[in-house]
Amino acid sequence: MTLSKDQFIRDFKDTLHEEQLIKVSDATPTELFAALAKVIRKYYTPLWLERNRSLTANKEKIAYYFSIEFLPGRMLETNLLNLGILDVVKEGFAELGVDFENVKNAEHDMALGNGGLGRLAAAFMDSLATTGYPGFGNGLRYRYGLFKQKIIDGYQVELPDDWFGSLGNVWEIRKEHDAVDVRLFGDVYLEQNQEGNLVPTYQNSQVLRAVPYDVPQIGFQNDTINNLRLWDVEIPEDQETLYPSLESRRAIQDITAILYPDDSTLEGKQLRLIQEYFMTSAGLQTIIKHYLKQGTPLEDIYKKVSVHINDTHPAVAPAEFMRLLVDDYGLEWDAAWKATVNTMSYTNHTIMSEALEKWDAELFKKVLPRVYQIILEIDNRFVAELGKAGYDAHLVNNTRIVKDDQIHMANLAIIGGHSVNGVAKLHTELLKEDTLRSFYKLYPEKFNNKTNGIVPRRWTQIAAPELSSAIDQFIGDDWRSHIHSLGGLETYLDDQQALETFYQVKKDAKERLANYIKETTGFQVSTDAIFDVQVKRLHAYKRQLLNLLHIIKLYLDLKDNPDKDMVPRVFIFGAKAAPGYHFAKSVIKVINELANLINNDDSLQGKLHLFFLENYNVSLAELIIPAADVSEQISLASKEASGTSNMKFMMTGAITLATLDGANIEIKDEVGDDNIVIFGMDKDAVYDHYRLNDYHSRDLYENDPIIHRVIDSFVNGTIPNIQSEGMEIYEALIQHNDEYFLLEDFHSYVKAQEKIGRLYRDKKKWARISLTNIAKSHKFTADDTIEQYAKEIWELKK
Ligand code: 26Q
Repeated sequence: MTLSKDQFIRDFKDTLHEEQLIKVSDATPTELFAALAKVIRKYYTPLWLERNRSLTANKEKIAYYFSIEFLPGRMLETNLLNLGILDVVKEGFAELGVDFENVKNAEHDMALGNGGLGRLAAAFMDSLATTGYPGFGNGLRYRYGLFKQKIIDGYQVELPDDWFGSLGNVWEIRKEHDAVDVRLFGDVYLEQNQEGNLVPTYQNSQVLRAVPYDVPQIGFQNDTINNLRLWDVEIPEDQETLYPSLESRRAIQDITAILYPDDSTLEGKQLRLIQEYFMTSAGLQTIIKHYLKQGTPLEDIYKKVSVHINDTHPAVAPAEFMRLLVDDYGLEWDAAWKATVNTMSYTNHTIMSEALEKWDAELFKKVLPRVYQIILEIDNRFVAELGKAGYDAHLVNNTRIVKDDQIHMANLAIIGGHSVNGVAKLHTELLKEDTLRSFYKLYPEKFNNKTNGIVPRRWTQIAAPELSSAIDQFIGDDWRSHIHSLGGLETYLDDQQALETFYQVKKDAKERLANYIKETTGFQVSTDAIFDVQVKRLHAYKRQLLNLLHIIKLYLDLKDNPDKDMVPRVFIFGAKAAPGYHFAKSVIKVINELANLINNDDSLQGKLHLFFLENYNVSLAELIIPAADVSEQISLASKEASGTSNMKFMMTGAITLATLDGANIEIKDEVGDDNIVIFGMDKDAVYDHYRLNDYHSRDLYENDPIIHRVIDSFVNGTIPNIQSEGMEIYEALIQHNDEYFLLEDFHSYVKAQEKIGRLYRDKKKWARISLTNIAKSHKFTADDTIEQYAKEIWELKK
């Protein structure tokens, strides 16, 4: 859209004066933010209305992305950038004497996600709007987002994330008229109706109202706005008397109260099942209603609708869709099944089979009695069909949905859909040959890869403004709207001036982070040091502990030899641990205690610093990632499905220190061996160990003095205040045979780190590698990933 600075200033002042009765000079950042958001809403509302009108009028096919998590972070700056008015607003604010940064920081992160999976869903929303495809999100409107992390005495403490604050969500619109009912619990009987069909009758069930709130997803400077629809729960008016006490009402509100902060272990909780069903049923009901307005037959719905199942959390979708089509709309089973399979598609985000969701059949039957019957029917027909086709019992048992009194949600998603994809090449290969091998035999045509991507605009133009200006200076600003133009930077790989400019840009970002570290921890660090960063959820397979083993080694080396010649290093961690994940929390404690020890030891002469920055979230990522020299992507090969921060680091010029895992492999393929530092076992070596059962961490510990010394420091008092945590780690590594092969990869990691040190000393070389990474990073734009989903899975038109 076009907007002049003067017009903006008038609109902004009017809103602030007339609607909020405040003068600019008196307003707090929160009040300024509220006024700005109102102004922006007025600007985009006509576009949003027009988009909804034209999609309906043209009867276009729409993809619905069902996800229990969406993690957009802050929306203000993206919305302004995408509307094309960011600069005008900044100039207007400058004239009004308002600090844009302060206003921006007044917005709470929208953190309705745990990590990679939720952030990917948010990225896809942005890219769907940006590429112009009709793609809508469907999720839950949690009252509290992912917990806020405080570090107290080195321990993680979780506080509620009250993201509504005093303003609520300024971007959402309540759509009362689209509310639907969702039924839970009770008994169900099948009775014949007049036409002789069996229809269910319900007794004693609970009926809840699902009310949608739509959040606009604004495309990048293309006047396209899609919806992210988030459902909230309410008590239907005619049922109010059933909930006389505050307590009984609160029990209902609990359904959308919190996002489960658990990406490690399966929470076998009824509430989680209700959450999953609630958003899935509500979403599917409105989709069918909307479709029927077109006046085309329901059995053809798949021609106008795609439903994407993001991980197994909404995987009840095929069964619920069948229930709606057959019970509520009277379709024949076979026609309904064809429509269902053609509508549904599923993405898997983890190869660890223990992480695939399973529900206790008893619980499922209690909460969703009719859906349970339908699942049994789907399962029976599936088993019968395989039997008829002559498949062996082993394969049937590996793929059926209901077995051992458990409902296997991934199996339902695969059988009930036409597409299964992994999120990076290696991950998809492993799904085919390992985790989902039996399904691959059965349905090879359903399997495909879609390597993850990131929103380039957020990680450059928003998070790295200095970098963005520097890019403009050399290749012009076309890359801002056509990210593949970034490849033009390759022309400058041997241009001394360009290398120096980009080196300086990185230093400026490091300076900003150094200031933040100073403010939050009190320690001053030098921007001449290597900023070595590992930020991601805390999980054993991601091996933050391997990083720590190396830091301990450096510390011990420096204590032995304080004059050791080394490039100063600043190690930075950011990570939330699932509240119930004891081991992960112990690692956080140890990092913090080691940080205390190291940062306060003057004998280290400033050569080593270590920080754990609390409450890692999208906004903190925007500060940290552009300031990184080294991107730590050190998961045990085969375990990290893709990773996406690896792509963000690359795009802002960090050098990747990585195992051959997930998308790291594809990053290596882009930049070449000389522009990435790879170490450790590859997935074949890891699988060999599994097959031969020949790994013995204790042997390494006992025969390798360096490893021995590093490990002992967890239990011999070297690091203070970690008695139980140190012992826990020691036991995991030695008694329990080091599940993630840290000790096996240790020396290779240390060598890789030494290589990083050598490279960094050669400033020119480092700058060249860094620029190569930036230049090649456009490969990982989520816009292209979405193009592939849209063409190959959803069959959408623009
Ligand atoms: C399950 C049951 C109960 C409660 C919570 C959960 C739960 C919550 C979150 C299970 C899994 C998750 C999140 C998984 C996740 O973030 N996976 C990551 O997905 C990214 C996007 O594809 C990949 O890049 C990462 O490699 C993968 O780890």
